[in-house]
Amino acid sequence: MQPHQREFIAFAIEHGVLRFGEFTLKSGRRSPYFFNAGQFDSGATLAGLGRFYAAAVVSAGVEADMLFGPAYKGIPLVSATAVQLHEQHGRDLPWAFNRKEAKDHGEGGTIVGRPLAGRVLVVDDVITAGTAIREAVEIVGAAGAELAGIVVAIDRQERGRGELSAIQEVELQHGCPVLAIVTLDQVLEHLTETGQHAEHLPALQAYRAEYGTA
Ligand code: OMP
Repeated sequence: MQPHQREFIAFAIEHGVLRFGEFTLKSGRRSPYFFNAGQFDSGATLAGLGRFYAAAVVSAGVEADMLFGPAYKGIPLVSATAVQLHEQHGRDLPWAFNRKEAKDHGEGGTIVGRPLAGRVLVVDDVITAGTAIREAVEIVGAAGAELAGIVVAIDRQERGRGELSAIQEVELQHGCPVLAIVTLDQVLEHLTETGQHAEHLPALQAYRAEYGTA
């Protein structure tokens, strides 16, 4: 695990973004943890989050011409990532997000920001079963742009429709990388090493065994 990954887990726990307990996911699964990116709800925490996304993008060496954040949760994530790619790494990439409802007046359309073109890196929060991200991928394809990859905050390492993880399915189907700042295994490693929230480890391990990929 790289130092920025350890820092990210500590940062997410400190700000109540990564929580342990009982949660019902969009897929209907009952999960002993939840990652709520919407909880990075101050200027300082959003700036911090953007730095971690930017570090993940740069350390993976993905070649992209622009960034796209799917509505709604991807919108602050893509803007914070664009700012930090510029501030921390000197990379000034165009960025865009979509509206959920098409606008029929003014400038019209559903894309706000730079029109989607070239190699597009999608910035999103979490991929569990892969439903939300498929919509984002369709938007990129419909614009005639190429998918350069996807970056999310956490890889929950859960099975998608078959035995592969939803992330592995997306990688295979679209032939592009899906990056995550951290994986569930790294979260478990961090909790084991620090003893933080150790009471939740058995439930987390049981969940990993039931829904996780090998
Ligand atoms: P899938 O569409 O099943 O991949 O679920 C992804 C979406 O679930 C994310 O975009 C979130 O809205 C939500 N989610 C979280 O935000 N954090 C989690 O830890 C888990 C989920 C989830 O419901 O699976």
